[in-house]
Amino acid sequence: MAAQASIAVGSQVWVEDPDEAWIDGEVLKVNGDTITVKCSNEKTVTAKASHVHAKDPEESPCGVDDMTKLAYLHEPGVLQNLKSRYDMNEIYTYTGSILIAVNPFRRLPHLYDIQMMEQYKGADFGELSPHPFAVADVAYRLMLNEGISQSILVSGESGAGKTESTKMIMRYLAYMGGKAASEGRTVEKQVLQSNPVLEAFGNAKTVRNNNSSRFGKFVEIQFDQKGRISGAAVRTYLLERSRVCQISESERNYHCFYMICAGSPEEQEKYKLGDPSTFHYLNQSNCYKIDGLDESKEYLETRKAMDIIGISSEEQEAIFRIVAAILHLGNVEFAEGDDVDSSKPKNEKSMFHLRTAAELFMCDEKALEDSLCKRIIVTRDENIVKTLDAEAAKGSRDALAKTVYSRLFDWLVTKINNSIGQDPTSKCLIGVLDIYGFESFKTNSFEQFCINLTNEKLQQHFNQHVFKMEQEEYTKEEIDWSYIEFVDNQDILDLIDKKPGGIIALLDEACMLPRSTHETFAQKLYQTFKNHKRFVKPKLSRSDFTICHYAGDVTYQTELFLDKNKDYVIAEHQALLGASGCSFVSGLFPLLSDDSSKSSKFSSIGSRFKQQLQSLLETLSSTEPHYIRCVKPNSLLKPAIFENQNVLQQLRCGGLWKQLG
Ligand code: AD9
Ligand code: MG
Repeated sequence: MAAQASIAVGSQVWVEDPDEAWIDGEVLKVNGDTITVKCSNEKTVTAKASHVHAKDPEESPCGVDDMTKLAYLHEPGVLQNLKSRYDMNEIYTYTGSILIAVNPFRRLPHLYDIQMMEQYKGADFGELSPHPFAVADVAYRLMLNEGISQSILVSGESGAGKTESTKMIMRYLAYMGGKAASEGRTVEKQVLQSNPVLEAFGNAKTVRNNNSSRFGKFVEIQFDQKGRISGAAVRTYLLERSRVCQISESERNYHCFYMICAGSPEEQEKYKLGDPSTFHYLNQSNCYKIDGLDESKEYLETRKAMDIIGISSEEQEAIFRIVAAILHLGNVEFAEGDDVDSSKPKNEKSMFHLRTAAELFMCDEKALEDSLCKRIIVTRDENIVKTLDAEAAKGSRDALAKTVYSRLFDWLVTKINNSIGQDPTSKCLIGVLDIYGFESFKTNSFEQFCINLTNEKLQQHFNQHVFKMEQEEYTKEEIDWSYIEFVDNQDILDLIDKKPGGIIALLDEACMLPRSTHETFAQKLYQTFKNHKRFVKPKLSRSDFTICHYAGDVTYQTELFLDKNKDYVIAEHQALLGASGCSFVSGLFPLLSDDSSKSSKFSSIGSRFKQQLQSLLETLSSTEPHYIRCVKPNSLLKPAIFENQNVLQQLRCGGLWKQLG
């Protein structure tokens, strides 16, 4: 049982250590509330009794496959267990029914092959070593036997292994629900091939992960009565648009840009491409290659996956033509024009890229130039042409690139869904959620704000579920789960998304008022949440704000909040590409009928995201959830390194463990 054992002279204990987080040792002296410990690193320390934890006397060097088998369920015990298992390449460990997965950062192919899937098929949960297949198998059988929809929620920080785990789950479900040995384009093959396509367009190298998903994803796999996959739907969330135009040191743009630069010589010539380093959208960072990644091979695989999904070769041609056009667009630079506050392409080179971009978008070159350098202001009496200065034209160029790219990404998602098809008769589904974990960086903007809102919502969902489980199951088995901290985070959720009056509502309001700036928005927040205990105005700041999230405090910089929240396409861009000679391109920019454009009110990314989350949580609530918590053992992305402090921080952010004492 997880009771706190009495600590006496001579007993083996854990004490806090500045480097290792926790270190073991032997008690030398007990003096009331103060305990002196001789640590295994030969240091002698004194600590308060509440900060000293008994060490498992029968601790096995191999650890236990379920944390609930530990004699003491405390932080050092849990950490030690994960570490000793990781050292032996046992990367999976249960905590009851929750699977903890520690990223091995090395290929372990035998762990995921068909023989392995066969073994897990129908095996009792807990009978075999912890594994994502076991989680998928439980979900599959519950769905089949009880007729209840299931969901598998994969969480963890960037690079922890969420996407890899998600793919394994999908492979297992495809294996179980597939038509054995059938040929051709089966639903399950299409479902699996949606991954490489989405990754080509939605993943990029970041400092945290060489293959970082820059969008959230919920894959809903539908099954028929017999447990065969009969349809699927992919929902994606908040693709990071800014990356198309702006990348930081050591990072890259979306993979597809490098793929097209590694296409066949004919394609290179057709699209007038060359080395990635010749394109502004790619050469802002000095990073072009990823270790172990062959771009031309990836490109062919992406095309193959597109074939299987049912994206026609004409469509594929248009897709990569657009990708190339965006690269050329990025190379158009502007200089001061002939009039005051006007602009024009800087030189012959810029003219060349402008012409090429227009050719590839199949639109008029002059119209493209005008849409970048001019705005038409519609007044009651007439249309006035306003010229943009070089800086504004550059902004217009980047806005166009981002709009086209995000429309392209949305098209791919819609296409995947249409091709795979939905099964309206399906009563049962298994949803797999692969979504960004809690983020707290040096500067945090609107994206982090949305991501952390997601995590608050999922945490609440998790709390409610585990709370229910605790009552039902764990009380029965007399397992002490008191070490789990139930942070009720409803107050944080209210702060962010209450309507009216929450931060998102105030942001929308600010976006609609013509005179607001990020500073007036921040002032409004300071006023409104003066006494909110989850909201802090940082000293010495006039526009930042801090939210005390369940996983820690995060300070947000409001500078770009208003801009990033506004969801609109510049009318000139819409008109330009809507008139493209390529039906694929014009199809990305359908004309909205007058009615709908009038009735459509201001549309905000924040509010739409909030609604998407709402609907996701409704779906999740109608399912029985299973959890996989991914852990990144080190920040070097290297095998065999287990950084205690780093791992602890993640376990705490997961909201699963609290620091004892
Ligand atoms: V992000 O939030 O999308 O940036 P993820 O999705 O959590 O992140 P991902 O699944 O992409 O991380 O894993 C990162 C890398 O770790 C992978 O590219 C693999 O190289 C490595 N990895 C993760 N899980 C495994 C595994 N089970 N076996 C081998 C793994 N390698
Ligand atoms: Mg990912």
